[in-house]
Amino acid sequence: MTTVNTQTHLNRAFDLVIRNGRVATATDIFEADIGVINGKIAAIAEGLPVGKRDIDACGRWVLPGGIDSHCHVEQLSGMGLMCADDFYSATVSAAFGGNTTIIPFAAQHRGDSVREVLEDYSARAEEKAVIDYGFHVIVANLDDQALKIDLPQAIRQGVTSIKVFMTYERMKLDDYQILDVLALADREGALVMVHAENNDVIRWLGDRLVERGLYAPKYHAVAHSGLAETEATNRVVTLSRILETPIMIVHVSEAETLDCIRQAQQKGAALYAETCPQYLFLTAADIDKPGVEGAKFCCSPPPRDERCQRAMWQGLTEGTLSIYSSDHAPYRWDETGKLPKGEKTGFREMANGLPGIEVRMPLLFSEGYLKGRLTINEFVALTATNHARTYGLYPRKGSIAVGADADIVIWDEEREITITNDLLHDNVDYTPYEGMKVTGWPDTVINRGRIVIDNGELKVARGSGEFLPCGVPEPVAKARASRDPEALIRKLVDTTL
Ligand code: DUC
Ligand code: ZN
Ligand code: ZN
Repeated sequence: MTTVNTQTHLNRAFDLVIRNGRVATATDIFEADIGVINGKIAAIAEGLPVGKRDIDACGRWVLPGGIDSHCHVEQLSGMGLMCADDFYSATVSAAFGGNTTIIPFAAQHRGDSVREVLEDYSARAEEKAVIDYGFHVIVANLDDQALKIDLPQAIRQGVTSIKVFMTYERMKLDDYQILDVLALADREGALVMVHAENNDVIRWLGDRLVERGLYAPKYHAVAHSGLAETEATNRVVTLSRILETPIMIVHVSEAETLDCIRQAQQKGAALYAETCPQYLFLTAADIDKPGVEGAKFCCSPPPRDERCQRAMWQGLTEGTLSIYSSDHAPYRWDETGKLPKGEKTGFREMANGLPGIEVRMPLLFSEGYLKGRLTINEFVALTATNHARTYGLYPRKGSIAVGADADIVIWDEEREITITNDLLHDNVDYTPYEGMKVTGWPDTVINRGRIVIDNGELKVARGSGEFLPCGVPEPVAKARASRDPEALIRKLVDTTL
C-alpha cells in the first residue's frame, strides 16, 4: 500500500467510504478501505469508520478513474466535419465506460485565433461536461499572434499540450512550422503531440486510386499507407531530436512505425507514443466490407493487419507505447458524417474517425488484463496514470493516494457483456465493436467523490464536471532538467555557422 493516513481524520466523518475493495494502482495491489472528504482521498486503511455513505466493494477491483487523453468532442475535424458528440453526450458516455477525466482538443483552423478557440471550447464544456476535463490545443494557423502571444498564454492557463498535423490540407504544418512549435513548447513548458502521416504520399496514392475508379472504403487504407505513417514519424522524431524536445506520437498503427519509435527511444530520444483500441481490435479486413459498410471502420491512420495488431500489443507490454486512448472521433452513419453522398460516398469523402470512448477501458480490461497480456497495474498505468503524468495532471489525477482527487472506479470483473450500440451512451448510431464479447465492466464511477454512475444510472448534472488546468507535462519537465533550451539553440546555431 502506498499511503495510509487515518489519524488526521479520525474525528471527522468521511463523506464516502469505499470498503473492502481490492485496490490497484500503477505499482501496487492491496486490500483497504478508502475514505473521502471534500472530493479528495483522505485516508486509505483497513477498518475505516462508517462514512456518510458507504459502498461495499468486497471482491471487486477498485481502480483509479480512467483518463482518456485523446478524444474529439464537439470539434470540427481536419476535413471540416462536426463530430456527433457534444460535451454532454461524450462525457456521459466516457463516464459509463469508467472514465473520470477526458482531455479533448480545442481545434484551431486556418484563420482562427487560438485565444478565441479556447474560450469557445471552454464555454461549451463548462455548460455540459459531467466529468472533469482538460484541453489540448490543435494549431493550424501558426501566425505571430499564435506563436508569440496566444500559445504562451494558453500554456500559462493550463493548456500544456499542443497537437500538430503533418497531413490534411486544412491543418498540416510544414517542417519549419513544426520546429517553431517544438521550440515554443520547449521554452514555455508544453508537450507536442503529432499526427504523423505523409500528406503527399496519401494524396498521390489517393489520386492514382481515383484515376482507376476505385472509391470503396477499403481504398482509404490503401491511400493511408503504413509507410506514409512511418516516414512522417521518422521525420518528426528527427526534428524533435535536433531540438532535443520531447514529442508524443499519437495513434500509432503500423509495426514499422513502432520499430522506428523503439529505435529512437533506445538512442535516448525523449519520445512517447500512443495507440488506440482500433489498432488492437480491428484490422483493414473490417474496412473491406460490402458496399459502404466499411466506412464504419475508417479512421486515420486506418486499422492495419494482424501483424501490426500484434506489434501494438507488444508495444504496450514492453512500454514503447505508454498511452492507450480511445481517439473517440464520433461521426454518424448518415450524411452528417460517414455518408455525405449516401451509398455513393467515396473513401475521400467520408468522415475519418471511430467512436470508442465508452468501450476503450472494458476492451482492454477484458482482452488485456483478463486474458493475461497485461497485469492489473499495467492496465491502470495505460488507462489512467500515464495519462496524468504525461499531460501534467499527476498527482491530482491518475492514482489512488491520499491527497489525490477521489476519482475511483469499482469494476465487476465477472460481468459478461456483448457490445451493442444500444448499450452505449454516445450520440453515434453504430459501434465498430458490435457483437464483441467482453468480460468485466465498470459498476460504480466516482469523480471527486461524486457518484457519477451507480447501478447503470447517471447521477450527476450537466455542467458538473470541472476544468483541469494542466501543469508542466512530465516528459517536458524531465527534458528540461537535463538542459537549457536557449543554450541548445545557441549551440545549434553556433555549430552551423
Ligand atoms: N486524427 C485523429 O487524431 N483522430 C481522428 C482522425 C484524425 O485524423
Ligand atoms: Zn490525428
Ligand atoms: Zn484523434
